[in-house]
Amino acid sequence: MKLGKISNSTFYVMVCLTILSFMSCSSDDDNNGSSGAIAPVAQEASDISLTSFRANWNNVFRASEYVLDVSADSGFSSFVDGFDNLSINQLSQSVTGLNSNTTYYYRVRAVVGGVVSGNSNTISVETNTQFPDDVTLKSATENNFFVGVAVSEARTNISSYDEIYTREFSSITAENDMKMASIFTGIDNTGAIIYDWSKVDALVDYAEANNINVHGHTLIWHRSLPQVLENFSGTDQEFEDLIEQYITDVFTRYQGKINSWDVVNEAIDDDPGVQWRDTVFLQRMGEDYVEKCFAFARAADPNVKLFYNDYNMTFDGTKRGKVLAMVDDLLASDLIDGVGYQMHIDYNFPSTQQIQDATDELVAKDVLIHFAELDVKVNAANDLTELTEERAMAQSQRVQEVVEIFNAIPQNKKYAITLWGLKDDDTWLIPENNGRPEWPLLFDASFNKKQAYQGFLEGL
Ligand code: 9MR
Repeated sequence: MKLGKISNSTFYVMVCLTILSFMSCSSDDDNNGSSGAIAPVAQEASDISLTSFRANWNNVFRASEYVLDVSADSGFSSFVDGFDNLSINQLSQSVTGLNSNTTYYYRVRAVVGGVVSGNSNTISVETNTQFPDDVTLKSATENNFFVGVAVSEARTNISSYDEIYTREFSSITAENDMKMASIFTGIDNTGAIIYDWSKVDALVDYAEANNINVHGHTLIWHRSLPQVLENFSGTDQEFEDLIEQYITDVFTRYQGKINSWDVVNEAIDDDPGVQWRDTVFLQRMGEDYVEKCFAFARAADPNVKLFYNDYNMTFDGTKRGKVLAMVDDLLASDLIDGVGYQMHIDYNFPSTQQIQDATDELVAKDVLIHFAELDVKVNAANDLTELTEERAMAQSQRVQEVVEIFNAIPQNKKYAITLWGLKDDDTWLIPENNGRPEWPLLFDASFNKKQAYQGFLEGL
């Protein structure tokens, strides 16, 4: 490069940098203070998103650490939470939890031999204003794992739902339409099961037409019981035969179309001292009913991936221990392929470490892993009447952590993350909690992407 092409100021900076270790250079910024320690040169931000960016700076010879300030005003009269004099021992720092479409400023100091330098130059950075159009949940997870959503057959016929289902998701799970009480509608006078396949057929066709995976949910669940089984007047053997028939018929009808199923849901009791939840299945078929159901399923179609699905698995270590012991037993007979941890969590509970530890325990087993039924409560304490920006950010951060934990699972064990619903006002949690406001999903009531949607993408 010819000197003539370098501006005066660039030349000046180059000279300063060259003699950095020997003397101090003055500039617009208070760069070296009176201490003599050399101030770093802050570099442009990278990885800019809606809610975060990465601050970067250069190395200062013999610096033991750096100190970063981030502010929403160029005079640094106040600081972004957690970024006031933050000590860092690397040359960049991710700054998260920010507002979208906002200008931030950062500056950094070096600590050399216990002496803090003056401030570096100040870098300004503007967070993004909108979600990138060319990235979807589906495109961002392609060839990695399924990203699923709980749907209803009725909503697949509503264009605003259909548009997002097909654009964003690579897998669907029926929130209710594939439960036993929806399909098994009665028993005729010959003793044969009466079926209503209509919604399942429609969902399977929908998935096929749109190249979407179907995860079946759920064959056996005590909370979705046909009336005739609840008050069944036949013998225990007849009851068991009906269960076998049901599983076989479902698998036969949807062979090659539904490739994975939650075979049994929530069979383990919450009471630490009790193994099996007291259900009609336990009473009629005995303590090995779970194993029997998995065996019926395996025999009906050996190509279907068989899952066990349960809740509170991330923080209730005792329950998880019972479930994982059962999984070991099923694995010993090659009767199970995957485990679903239902992710009905809160923005502040359980801890990230708890989720990580619970996941690690599952990774140690030879099973596919499903983070099923994901929704993130923000109003369990009922302290909100609307979703605040701050809480939306915290929720987004939580979703990001969950996705990061899932994404770090060895590739051959990642099955899917499934959101338990599309948009906030459809959540099961509102009726469940007698109308308490809640905003647990990735889309708002008007089908707009939330910060939590962005958090999902950032977790990848
Ligand atoms: O979200 C589902 C809700 O619409 C139903 O009324 C309820 C009872 O069938 O089931 C809800 O989904 C549950 C899931 O099937 C199994 N794990 C717990 C979920 C929340 O209750």
